[in-house]
Amino acid sequence: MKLYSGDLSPYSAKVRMQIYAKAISDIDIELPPGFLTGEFHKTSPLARIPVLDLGGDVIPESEVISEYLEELYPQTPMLGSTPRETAQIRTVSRIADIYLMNNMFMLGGQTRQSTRDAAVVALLSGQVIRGLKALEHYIGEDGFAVSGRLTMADCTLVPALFLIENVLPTVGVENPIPHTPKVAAYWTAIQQNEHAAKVLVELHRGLVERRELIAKMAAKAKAKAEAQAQA
Ligand SMILES: N[C@@H](CCC(=O)N[C@@H](CS)C(=O)NCC(=O)O)C(=O)O
Repeated sequence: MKLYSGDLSPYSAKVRMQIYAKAISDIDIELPPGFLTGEFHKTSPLARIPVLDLGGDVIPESEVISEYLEELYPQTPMLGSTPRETAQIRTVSRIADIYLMNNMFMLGGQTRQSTRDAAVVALLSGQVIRGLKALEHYIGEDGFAVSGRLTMADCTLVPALFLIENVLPTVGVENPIPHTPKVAAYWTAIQQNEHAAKVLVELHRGLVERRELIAKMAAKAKAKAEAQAQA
């Protein structure tokens, strides 16, 4: 099996963290073929990562992949031992996915100041802050999101909180995590977990690469504009 993934993709990081925590060794983690050229839709019609490739038969959507892996590799369970416990884990994972990660992902398009739409930033960041406030109600106070052990909720929350801390300030919004004390304490604690730490290294590496690429493109555009002005 292959997981098509990228360092900076938070949805991919969520699945990678599950793979690391379960010590699954027969999934190769690779970059998606044709992602940059727009050809990836030939592999997966949604053309988004992560995608799990079972040898030509592909599964898209991080949540669906995670549930599939949970069934396939029941060792180190990352859902609950009762239906109610599983519902609690899925609630936190869903808040992290839909209310945090989704809005943060769309905010990623607002980093350039010259084209930034203040109304879009206010709308999306408002939803993120609303999600964080709701999490204050659900989040565990023992270093894990739910159940006192690593679960799917942590796998979704870690990349979501990484994005909030690192991307929100780049669109002109103060990092709101310190204003939700239980989430803030959780965030400090979970970063010590070995599987969380591993995906955080990958996410940081992806962010550095993305920023270097943007700086390179800006320098190229500036040089071109200067050359045109002199011509
Ligand atoms: N709901 C999807 C979201 C996946 C997604 O948006 N992935 C991003 C990378 S983090 C992507 O592939 N973006 C490419 C695009 O938007 O064309 C999931 O949970 O897997």
